[in-house]
Amino acid sequence: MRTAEETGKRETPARTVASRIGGRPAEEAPGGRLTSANPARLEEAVAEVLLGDASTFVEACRAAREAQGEWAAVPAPIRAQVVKRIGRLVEKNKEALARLVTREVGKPYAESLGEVQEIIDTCDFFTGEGRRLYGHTVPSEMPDKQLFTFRVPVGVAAVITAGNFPVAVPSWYLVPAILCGNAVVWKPAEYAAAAGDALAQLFFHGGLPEGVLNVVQARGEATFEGLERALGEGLVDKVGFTGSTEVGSRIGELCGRHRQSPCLELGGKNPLVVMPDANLDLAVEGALFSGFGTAGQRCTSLGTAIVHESVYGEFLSRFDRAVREAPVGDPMREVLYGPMISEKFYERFVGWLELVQDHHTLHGSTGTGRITRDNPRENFLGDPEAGLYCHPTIVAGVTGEDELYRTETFGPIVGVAKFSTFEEAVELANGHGYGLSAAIYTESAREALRFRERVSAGMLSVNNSTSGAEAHLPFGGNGKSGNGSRLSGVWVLEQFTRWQAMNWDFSGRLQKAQMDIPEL
Ligand code: UN1
Repeated sequence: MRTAEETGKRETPARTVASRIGGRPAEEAPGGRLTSANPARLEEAVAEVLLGDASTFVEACRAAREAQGEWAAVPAPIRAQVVKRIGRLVEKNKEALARLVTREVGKPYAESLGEVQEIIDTCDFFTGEGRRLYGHTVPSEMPDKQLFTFRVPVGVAAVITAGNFPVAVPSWYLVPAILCGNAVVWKPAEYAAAAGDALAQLFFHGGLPEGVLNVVQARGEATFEGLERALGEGLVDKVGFTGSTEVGSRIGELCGRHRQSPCLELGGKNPLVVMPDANLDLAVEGALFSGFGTAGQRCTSLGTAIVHESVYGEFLSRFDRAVREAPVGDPMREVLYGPMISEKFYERFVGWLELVQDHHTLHGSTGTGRITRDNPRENFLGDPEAGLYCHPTIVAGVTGEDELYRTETFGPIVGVAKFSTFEEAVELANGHGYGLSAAIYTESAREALRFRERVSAGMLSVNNSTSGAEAHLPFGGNGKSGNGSRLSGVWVLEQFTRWQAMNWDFSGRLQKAQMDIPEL
């Protein structure tokens, strides 16, 4: 291991990160400690994390419950001023926050800048929404009576997020939740604790009252136990979760027992259909970005390219060439992707290779598995052994029978399948049971619209990749990808407000609905 003097660089000391209940960092670590490392330089600690336990989670929910009433009493346009200040602060700290995201989760710096921009866009959108939390006036079936609807906050929202988008995806929950007058308990991913803490601090510096946002740094199981207890004690009114289908299903069951419908944003096996008339260069570019960007560790990553038989060979060879030529490596340089975020994802990737390599031809790189000095990649920037870097892998000849077709990988591995009829393409695009994102490349508006009608994904791209959500468009999936809930834009308001109906009778009589209807 090289020391700071040998490399000539000063090491940035690891910060200590802890849960924040009522704004104050916890001093104890009842759930133990962990080191959040830089995945591109495993020897470098980004943060020492003091972990909370199930009781920490419950305590955070109590603090949120206590703070919520007062926050809800602040007029929405004034709450929006806090959101506006948070957005401006994030903008001011854009580069620093993006650098921290890259250091902690290893995504290329350009992507981290984009991720931080997404928070700013979200704040901008909801600043306006604070002046637009509209209700309705509704005609009554009786005279001298008027009906109204109001949006009211849900109460306390518990939000649990993944580390692949450690700041943007949390902001999709946190910003609308607080704008709508809720208090939040947020549990970031353990391996993205420092980025989560930095974001929370910007919320507090923006003027968010302590207790309206509480951050719990904890492991998954402790969080689950804490959530179970908090739901049992009636301390949580809404759960938001972004993560795996497996954990999301457990959370859904738990919430169901408490008559709650959570907001679940789960995995994907996102297809990209290449029609015979597709612009192949564009399709290859889209497949490269969504298949291998963030090392395939996005819920919107491309799972299987579904290619018409007439262009299959040509697509595969151009895709193979593009992937071979793409630079991989140090995420502070201009690369397609950097290291795997964590060892867990790396091991899962290796497991996939074992499963497919005997039955399929692999393309995309000179080697397979981990990139090392002995198993090198030509277009690699930096020191391959400093982090867990993987060879990009294209698996040709995938069919609907393959495990790789059916299950999310969360790694740099993309299947390519062949189809002959449009019906087959639709069947392959839907048959895995996920329904997050899908793409079709075609010059025909008719085919694109027919595909739109038949695809089960919540989000569809025509002539663009499967990734790339915008902050004001509904984000979410169906089937194994979620429970139909949507984040972003006005659609997320359905998650963080409930409709309250009011009738106002000024007739001076008791007018009974359905019974005192005037006759014509
Ligand atoms: C996720 O991986 O959880 O559209 C979300 C995209 C990103 C969001 C991905 N902006 O790919």
